[in-house]
Amino acid sequence: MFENLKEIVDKSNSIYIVAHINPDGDAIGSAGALYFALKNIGKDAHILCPAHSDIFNFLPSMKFVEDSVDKSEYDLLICLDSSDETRLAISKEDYNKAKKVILFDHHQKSHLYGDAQYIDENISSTCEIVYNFIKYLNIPIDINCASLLYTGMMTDTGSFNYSNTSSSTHRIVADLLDIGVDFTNICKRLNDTIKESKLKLIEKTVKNMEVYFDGKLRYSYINSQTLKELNIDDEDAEGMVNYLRMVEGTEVAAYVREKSDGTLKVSLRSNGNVDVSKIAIMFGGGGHIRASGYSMKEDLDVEKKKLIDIVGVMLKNDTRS
Ligand SMILES: [Mn+2]
Repeated sequence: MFENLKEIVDKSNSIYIVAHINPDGDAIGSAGALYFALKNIGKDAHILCPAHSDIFNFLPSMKFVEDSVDKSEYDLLICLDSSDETRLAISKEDYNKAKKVILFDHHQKSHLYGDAQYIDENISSTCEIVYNFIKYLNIPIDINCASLLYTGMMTDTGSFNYSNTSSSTHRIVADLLDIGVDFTNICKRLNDTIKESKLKLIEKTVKNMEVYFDGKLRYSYINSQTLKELNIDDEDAEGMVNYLRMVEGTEVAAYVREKSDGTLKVSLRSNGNVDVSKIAIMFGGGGHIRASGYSMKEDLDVEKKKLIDIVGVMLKNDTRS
């Protein structure tokens, strides 16, 4: 399982850790936790995280993050929580400076990358995998590491609400609380605090909402101009799709956001009867049964119609709904 990954880590000294762009709690948490664990055994560890929402700034790893690799080569790149190497928060040039590349992830994949991988689609979060790996390496988990692991496990399970939460998730969390994680502070900051601009973004999202198939599909769109006016950057613009999904009777929620560079990012959520990872993979993205995403390749009207048609077919094929 972890054997060959451990061997690669053991042989490496200079190690960069990277997760996906627009990092969520699991990306930030797993990268930070591994950073502290590897530092604690004397490795020359670094975290790459060129852009992130400032809501994560209170976490203990954030003051150590770097934008790029300042070496001509390094032993190992550890990739986390990213179904696709093009979505890693690292330039191609810096990626190619690594002598070895390994990956830990829990997304359904259309293809693999790196020299060795550990992928478990049935596990709650990359943080849960990283916890198991740190235990396997026999590295003691300190409070910084524990807080970061908790952050990823809590955020990726929707505060332990989603079906990816298992008894082992709770057992690990119990261990993390014994180490002293201040979970009320983490939950208050990440679940129960929003900026006023975010409230205004919710308003716009609701205003732009379109409803299809008797309310089974809810769709909304935000353009980059609106995000600019509200002073919301790409990293802070996430999460709107969850409000659409929460509405009674919704099977699939789709939220399209125009990024500052003009690309159209689609977030899909399902209440469980439709596998939205299949839709995302069809369009070149990836994800989980209940949460997935991709980037639109053509213009919005064309791509939106394709999306609505496919959701319509999947809703028809779903005998449970
Ligand atoms: Mn994750």
